[in-house]
Amino acid sequence: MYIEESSNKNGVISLIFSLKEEVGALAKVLRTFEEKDINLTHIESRPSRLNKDEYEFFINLEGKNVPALDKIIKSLRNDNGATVHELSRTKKKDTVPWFPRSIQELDRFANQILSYGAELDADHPGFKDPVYRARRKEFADIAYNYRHGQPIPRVTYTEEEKKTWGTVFRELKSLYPTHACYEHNHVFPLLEKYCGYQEDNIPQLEDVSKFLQTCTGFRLRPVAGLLSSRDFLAGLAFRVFHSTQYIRHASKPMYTPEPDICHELLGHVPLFADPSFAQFSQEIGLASLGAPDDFIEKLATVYWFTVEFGLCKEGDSLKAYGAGLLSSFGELQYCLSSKPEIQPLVLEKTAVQKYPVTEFQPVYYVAESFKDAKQKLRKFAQTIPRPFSVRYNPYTQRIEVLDNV
Ligand code: HBI
Ligand code: NLE
Ligand code: FE
Repeated sequence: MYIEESSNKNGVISLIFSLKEEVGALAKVLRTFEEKDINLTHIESRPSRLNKDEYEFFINLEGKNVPALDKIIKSLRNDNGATVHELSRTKKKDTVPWFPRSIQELDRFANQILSYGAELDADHPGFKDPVYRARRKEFADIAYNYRHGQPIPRVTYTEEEKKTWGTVFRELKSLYPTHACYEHNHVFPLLEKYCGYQEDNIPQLEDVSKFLQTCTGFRLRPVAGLLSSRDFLAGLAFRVFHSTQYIRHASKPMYTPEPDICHELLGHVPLFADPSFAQFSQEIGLASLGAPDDFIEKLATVYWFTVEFGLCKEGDSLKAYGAGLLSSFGELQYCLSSKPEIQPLVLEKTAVQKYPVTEFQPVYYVAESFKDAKQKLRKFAQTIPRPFSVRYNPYTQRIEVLDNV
């Protein structure tokens, strides 16, 4: 059983707890609230995603009798003999969210994957394909077991997987000279020469990670699926990029909403080899460490409209540098057509722009240059309310925290 709780300003306390599915389990718990005279104002249930034989209950209650509530939570824990996580209610308002201080601590993110991870969502093209699902689990296991410092396990890709890669690689390669930014086109031949970027070969993360380390100190670590924005951005502070290793479903090569090896290798990797872009990416990561939730959301949005879907100026023309564009031969053509709306990068505006995650973007933001984007980001980061500043020490691979008091 686990319990999650939070309270809002009106003194309403919310709890989530899970119970084994058995007759009367919920009634028993509800009785304890009644006994302590605690008024429940809302209740919802759902099957647990973590434990198939459990149900989760979400309840709101009036937070007038806090000591009695503490007793109930205690007895729920003890009577069920299980670990219970208590979250926001007991947190002080201005505590700083936890963040990793050393590169090894990134190991803690390994099993904190959001929806698309080991379990595919129902509308995913791979959902009904048992072979694809089993394959995804193999990749998830590599990532779960990975620890910082180990070489990234090599994968033998199947013929079908190589065919998907081949299609994506060939189509994109024909678009890059006209659609991709200078930096991407500059690095791409090096990846062909040193990392096995070829139509008939899916490069290995380990080889690519080594290459990036020689360029900018960026490294890859395998990840099973989507991390929370907070965790994902924290990796960038250490110049660590969490990379998926599986490939998109063969039925939809030209666009997928979730990251896959094509997206990481063709979209992200070439730019992480560029010093100025690498620094920009790291600074988003540094700005995120210990930031409040609403700023994490803003930084994630800035990341989205720059690193993922950014356009930049090159002389009189526009080029793509965002990885989500450089890995989708559907969207790469669309983004430079006359269909989408184009806006200059203004972080106060960009950071609050709403965006869809499963279709082409309706709006793109244009950066003058990576240097300019970095300066804007620095200014924006100064508006983050944080009682300390951080800097990365590359010799120790640790974050140094400097108190601002
Ligand atoms: N997790 N593994 C992974 N890969 C991403 O590209 C990624 C993520 N989590 C969040 C995220 N991207 C972005 O949407 C931003 O929120 C940072
Ligand atoms: N839409 C991109 C692609 O098809 O490669 C992936 C985007 C991941 C955020
Ligand atoms: Fe990405």
